[in-house]
Amino acid sequence: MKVDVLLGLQWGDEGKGKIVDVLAPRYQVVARFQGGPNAGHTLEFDGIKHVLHQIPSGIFRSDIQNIIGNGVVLDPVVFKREIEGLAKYNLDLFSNLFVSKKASIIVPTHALLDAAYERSKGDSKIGSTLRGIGPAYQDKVARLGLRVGDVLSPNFAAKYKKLVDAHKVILDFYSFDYSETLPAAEEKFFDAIDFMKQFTLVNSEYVVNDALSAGKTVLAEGAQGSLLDIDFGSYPFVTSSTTMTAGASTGLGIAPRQIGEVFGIFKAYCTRVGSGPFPTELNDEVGEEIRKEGREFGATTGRPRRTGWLDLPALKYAIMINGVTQLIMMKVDVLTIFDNIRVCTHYRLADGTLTDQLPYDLCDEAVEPVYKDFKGWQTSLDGVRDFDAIPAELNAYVKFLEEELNLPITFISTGPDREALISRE
Ligand code: 2SA
Ligand code: MG
Repeated sequence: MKVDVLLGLQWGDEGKGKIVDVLAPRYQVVARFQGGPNAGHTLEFDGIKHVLHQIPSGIFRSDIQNIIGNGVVLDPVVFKREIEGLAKYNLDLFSNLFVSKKASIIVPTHALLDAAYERSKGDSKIGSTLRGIGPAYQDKVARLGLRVGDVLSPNFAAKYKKLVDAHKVILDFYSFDYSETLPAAEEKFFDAIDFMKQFTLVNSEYVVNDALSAGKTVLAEGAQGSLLDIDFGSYPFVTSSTTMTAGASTGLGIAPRQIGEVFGIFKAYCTRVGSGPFPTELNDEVGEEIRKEGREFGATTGRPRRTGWLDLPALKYAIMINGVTQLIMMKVDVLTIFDNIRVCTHYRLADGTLTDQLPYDLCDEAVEPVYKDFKGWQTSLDGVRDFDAIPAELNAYVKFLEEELNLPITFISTGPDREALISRE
């Protein structure tokens, strides 16, 4: 069997949570391979909205094994809170949630370091969610970090202290005061560590590979988006993990040749939360309308998201680096309000040349988006489930994108609910 990968092709918040939930009945295992509590994956069904941060989006289906893989940075306090929040749904989390012993642990000082680094950057701050993601990955790469498996060691408290003592030196260097907040945060942390010990902590690379050998179907759930990838995103305005398909391989311990379908999720427009280049950004009324209609606010921090038109050079780039095999277009209903819908097909560079490739550094290179206009459909898509029943204008828009991107768009989402979906499979 192969591992299918589902990931975001833009700057995150494409609607990955909803699609994992929709596709989940086809899978026996759903695994997160990177990121941590910076993610906010939203699922909506039976009139209830759920936001997951670290727990895989297959959790609401009782017959699915959910795995938090080794590539994840896990905050035990957020983990405990998420689990407690799920208590009312009677899910058997002790038997269908597995945590990799090789996942990295976020300690309270990681969030403080995040804040100290951001403060020191002033105007060029990343716009981090301040959940300690970057500092936790930094410690992993520096070979200093704590891993989930360490919580089972009698030396855990000593290892923790050694790490945090080093963090305090850095925080002192940045004149960042931790004396007031840290003691209470540490108490919560150790309480959460004890809580986490009740769960099944595993060598998840064996769990995933054994599942494949046994003929089980596995879905790898990406977090954030391809344009936030540490290598290929708009560096330095990126997150600290490998958000692309290759990250599923290192973040779960599966061989690249075991990757099967790659579902690329994108919104029919663009959003970005945090700083960094955004060529098609709309700092006007139209942008505001998209934000309002699409309820574009951070699912983790509540921050308003920046909005703009669909960007094909960026999308083509994401498709290329991920080896996408199927596209899934989200939030098409949001565009219903517009009589004119724009799509950026090329960038005009400073010297006047047109390109559909991303320049080395979008921050330095002033690119001007070149748009193609489409007539809006302005007809409600509520209850539309059949592609043949969609308005002609939307049909033309979809066909244009498929041609440009050279891939089929197999699902079109028309609302937040699980049911609001047009399938073209
Ligand atoms: P970090 O927290 O240090 O990894 O942030 C680095 C950059 O990555 C962006 N980032 C995100 N972008 C979109 N969605 C994310 N998740 C939340 C959501 C965000 C929220 O689902 O809405 O609630 O604000 C996410 N996580 C990280 C971040 O904005 C920085 O640009
Ligand atoms: Mg999100």
